[in-house]
Amino acid sequence: MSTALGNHILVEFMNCDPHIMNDVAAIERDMVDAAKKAEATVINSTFHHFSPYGVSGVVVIQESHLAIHTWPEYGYAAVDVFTCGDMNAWIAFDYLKESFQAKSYSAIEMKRGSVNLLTRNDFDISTMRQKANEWVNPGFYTRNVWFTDKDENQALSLRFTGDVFYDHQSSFQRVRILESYKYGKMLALDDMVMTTEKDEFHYHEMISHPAMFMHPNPKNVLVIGGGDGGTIREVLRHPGVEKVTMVEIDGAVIEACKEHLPNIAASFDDPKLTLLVDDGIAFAQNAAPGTYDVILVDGSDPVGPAEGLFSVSFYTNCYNALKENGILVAQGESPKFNEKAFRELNHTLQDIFGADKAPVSLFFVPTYPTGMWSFQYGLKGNIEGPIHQKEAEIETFVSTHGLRYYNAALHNGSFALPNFVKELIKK
Ligand code: SPD
Repeated sequence: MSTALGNHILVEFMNCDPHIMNDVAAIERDMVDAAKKAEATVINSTFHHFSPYGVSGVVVIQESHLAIHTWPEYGYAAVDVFTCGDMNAWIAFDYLKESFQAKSYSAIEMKRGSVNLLTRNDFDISTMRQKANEWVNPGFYTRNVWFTDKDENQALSLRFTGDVFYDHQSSFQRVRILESYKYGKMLALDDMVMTTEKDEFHYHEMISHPAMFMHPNPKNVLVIGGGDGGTIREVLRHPGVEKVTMVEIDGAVIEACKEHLPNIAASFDDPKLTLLVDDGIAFAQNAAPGTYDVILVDGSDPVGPAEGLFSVSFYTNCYNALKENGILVAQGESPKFNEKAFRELNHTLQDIFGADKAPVSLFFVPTYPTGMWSFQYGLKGNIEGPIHQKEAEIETFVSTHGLRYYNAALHNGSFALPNFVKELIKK
């Protein structure tokens, strides 16, 4: 006969994978699975992701509990496994050690509720149950899971349902489709929000239509990146377009979006599209000079596979690949979140296209950090700046296609810059 009511192990998992330590959905799954492996009966679990990072959670089991607090910045998890009966807490320990990829660990084991120190009460169990029935659960959230897109000083967090529709580590990045409460399903690359069902139109209409209307007759368009398909969907609305070539480096992004974001990935079957799963940087390097009317660079942020999309050589190659009169538009980062990348990109474009040929348009994306985002232009040859004479044409196009962001006033207005932004890009 056991001399204690329970067994409690207090565990230090150290040098764990920091990404796992910040992944609330994975931690919840692993903790629940650890309980099940140890043959516990799981009653409930509640997990919370802290902003900008860290996870806490508890799995309540019929045999007591498993609890965790993580510090991703130290690759550290403090875990405790409290069991009673025949449950073996060390099975859960072994499972979590593997799941968290802990390179070092320690544990202490304590017997809880030594029967030699306790006196058993006799009580009227029916009275206890009546009291319990008087208490009503106020409906606390048991799942409070947040996705955070951040740098070391700022973040944008979206609460998501915890459901993960797609999660794949490709050769380039971690590709995920998650579901947020406010913005619907979203594509995340590594830990950055790329697009969401409810605000994708802000970005995709604004990367495409100003340039397509600024150019007198855009027929041949190149899209670099843009694997979710939103940019080609917008470009292909223009009836004069004869050919669109899209070069996306990561086939997993296309696959994930076709399956889970079909309204964004809506135009992959268009006969005018040539889709290449290839390196856009190498493609631009090898492109025949004077080929494209419009080049749209729908890349990710300047980390990982998209880093080269912010280089002088890449934009020089794009300049050469444009026809004599052509327009380049690049995802330009945020003047409030990535000031350095924003400024450097503009200076690169000014150097290549000319100081008065590198306008910037600003627009709002609520799901990107700070919400304030930009597209940066390079105007080659005799392409005029943003001011247009096409108000009626644009408004007809807007209503024909039910556009929800772009319109004739914004076509000009988005190029009006606040003074601090003008200052930021002044050379
Ligand atoms: N921080 C987000 C930058 C987004 C870049 N691309 C978004 C892809 C949408 N097609």
